[in-house]
Amino acid sequence: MNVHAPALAEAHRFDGPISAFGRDVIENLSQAPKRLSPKYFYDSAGSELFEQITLLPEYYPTRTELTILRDRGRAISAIIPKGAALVEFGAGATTKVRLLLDQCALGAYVPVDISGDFLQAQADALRADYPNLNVYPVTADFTAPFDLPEAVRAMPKVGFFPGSTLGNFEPHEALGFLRSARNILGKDARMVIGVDLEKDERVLYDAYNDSAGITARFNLNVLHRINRELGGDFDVGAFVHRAIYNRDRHRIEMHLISKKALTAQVLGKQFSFRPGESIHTENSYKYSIDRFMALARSAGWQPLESWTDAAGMFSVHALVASD
Ligand code: AVJ
Repeated sequence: MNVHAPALAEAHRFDGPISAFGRDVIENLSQAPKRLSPKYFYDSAGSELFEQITLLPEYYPTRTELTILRDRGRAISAIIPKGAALVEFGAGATTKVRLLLDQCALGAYVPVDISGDFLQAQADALRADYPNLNVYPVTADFTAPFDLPEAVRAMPKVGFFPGSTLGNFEPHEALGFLRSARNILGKDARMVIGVDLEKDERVLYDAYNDSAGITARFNLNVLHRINRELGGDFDVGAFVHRAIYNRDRHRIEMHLISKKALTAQVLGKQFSFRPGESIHTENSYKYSIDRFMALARSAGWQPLESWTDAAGMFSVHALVASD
């Protein structure tokens, strides 16, 4: 029990507007079943844990996508017009974009991410390594409309959305995101997007239940973040990580399960948990090539080309905005 909670909650209750994070947490934990948005995993501790996940033997998506971007880099770069502005949605570490930067004559790179500090640090590192590249970082929630920097308005636009982050969206949200990206990028825009594919459930299960327990720490970190930033008093040790594959919905589901009956307060609001009760923290949808292409078409994009690794674990698609 966090002895300071009452004072913190009291202190927090009225000192100005509650953050979007605070509002969303209160709203989502007030729902049945309880849930939290996966976008709140990515404070600096969470972004670091995710970087560790990408290096895990069980977590195949990142290295498989990197293999495709390396092996098919020339073909992928060929769809990117000379002097284009590459707009990366949810730009975490810049490992992947560097593979394109080495093969394209870009006019500018526009990384967009919610964790401003991490973004700025990555942008500075890029400027150091690519002195002729114009880098315009945009701190924004890419799931909502945002403005592109004035400097790139006249350039051809290419969206870049790697890592299968699309998988976090519910099907209707994925459609909404692809439509919104089409509007932000404009007419004749192109998009390069990474999409994780359906596969053997054991492989999927292991990728989200790694033996080192990093994914568990990544999942639990959102409760630590609530305690850190919202004066919460979650007994984090009383929760366990669970990731399962929901075959009917084609998705990995991540949950935090309370081991016992307990209460937790956030910004002065009390939440009670039954033994075994879940907080649903993430969905990671897995697609077939056909199902993804159908989604892209219904969002106003025309599939140009798609590439997979030899084992068909992951896919990268090139799309063009249909008139
Ligand atoms: C960044 C959303 C693509 O769903 O695979 C990794 C996040 N969650 N391990 C994914 C994640 C658990 C990842 N995405």
